[in-house]
Amino acid sequence: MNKITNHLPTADLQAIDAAHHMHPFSSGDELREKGARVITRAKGVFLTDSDGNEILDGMAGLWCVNIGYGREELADAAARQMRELPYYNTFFQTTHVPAIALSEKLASLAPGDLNHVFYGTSGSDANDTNIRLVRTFWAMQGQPERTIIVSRKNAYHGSSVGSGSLGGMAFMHDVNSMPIPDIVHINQPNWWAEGADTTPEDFGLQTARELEAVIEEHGADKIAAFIGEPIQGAGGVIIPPETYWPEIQRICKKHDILLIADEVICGFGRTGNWFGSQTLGIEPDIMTIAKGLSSGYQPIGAVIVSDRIAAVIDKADFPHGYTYSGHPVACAVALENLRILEEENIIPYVRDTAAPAMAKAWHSLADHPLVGDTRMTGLIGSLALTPDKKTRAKFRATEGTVGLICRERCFANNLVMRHVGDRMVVSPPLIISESEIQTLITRARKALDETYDIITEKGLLHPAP
Ligand code: PXG
Repeated sequence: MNKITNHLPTADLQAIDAAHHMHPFSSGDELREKGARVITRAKGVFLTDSDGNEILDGMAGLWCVNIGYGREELADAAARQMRELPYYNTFFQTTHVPAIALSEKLASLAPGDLNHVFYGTSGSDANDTNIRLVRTFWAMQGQPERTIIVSRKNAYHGSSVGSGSLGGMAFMHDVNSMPIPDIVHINQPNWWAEGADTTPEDFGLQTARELEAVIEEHGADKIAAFIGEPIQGAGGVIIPPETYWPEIQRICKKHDILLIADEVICGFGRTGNWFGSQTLGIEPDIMTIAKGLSSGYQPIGAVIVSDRIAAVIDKADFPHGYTYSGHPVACAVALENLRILEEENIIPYVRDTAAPAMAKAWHSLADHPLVGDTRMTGLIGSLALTPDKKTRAKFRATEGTVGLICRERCFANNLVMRHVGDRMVVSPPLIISESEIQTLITRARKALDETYDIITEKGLLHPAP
């Protein structure tokens, strides 16, 4: 048997990794110099690395391990399914029980008339599906010109050419072919960084109404859809002002523009409801799902569409799909994950217990001299670091310098907390206990204290001019 385990000293593993493994969003040279952290095991909310450190995973992997690590039931579901039917496809008029059962379950969980599921293996390919799906939807109704999809700057919708084009991260567009045609990005509702002297409420309306400006410029008959994460995750956990989504919803309804809620991070309990759309008051026509759908135990993603959209798409062959669309093992594992989320009342636990405890503890960090803003909805939150809380100033250093120092201090204190620029973000497994929340906060505060000392010493604790 090919037993892949912690069979070599850490330094050797790191050297082989750096020699042969190309990592996403990482510099190979830096990995060669510093070595990657080798994670060997995990249980609950804790990771173990190859040196035996126990690290509290404040990011649930990459915002996905919602039920926590080490659930035997999911391993059993995968093994059972592999023995019975490890693979069959869902092309050419075939199907199988795991895809049937998961589709029925998702239709029952999804809000409104979102009753039809198209599978892939990730959030990226699901959003690629969305691009073709909404354009096909309009073309099949005699409106082939209706192709533009409106998104937001600093949105994250994936890393493929299509989904990366939907995303609004400029550094991901640094090749000539991206964004692909007919994607328009409007400003994000990031009041803290971009709201200047407006109130959050006014800023929410102002940024939402940029959608109306795009409609005026191009004509509603050219606009296929609007896509947004209920709460932007990878962009820094930007929780929009309360005025934002109702206004987007109103504009989409008025002009019959399809609304796609990208629930890849917000779905499956993260915000204290099954979907972020329910927490933020959005009624989408399409939802993108992935990550928490299987708690990351298997790669699976999907889009769930309304009766209206399915009725149109169903009229012809939709020329789209992946070998692993509706993979039986991934579907079986996702079903078991949903059973655990439901039967163990994990979402009510988030809403009634973990989220209030986390919010209280998180907001207690507001007294730290570096922390200018504390945000938490459900179990997804962020801290904005600043040298001047009153003016919400940036540091006199390249954006992200202080955030990176803070992330490294978190690591050094056995806490995984990500940085996005100079915002720190958290999104722990939903099963985190109240005492583990206290551990997370204690480690975060220590990391902030150490960051403060380091940047003071380096002369970075000054507002940018
Ligand atoms: N939509 C959203 C909202 C996401 O957050 C994707 C789509 C793409 O999913 P896949 O499964 O193709 O990765 C994502 C993924 C980060 C980070 O560093 C965030 C994601 C992925 C990797 C890193 O915050 N989000």
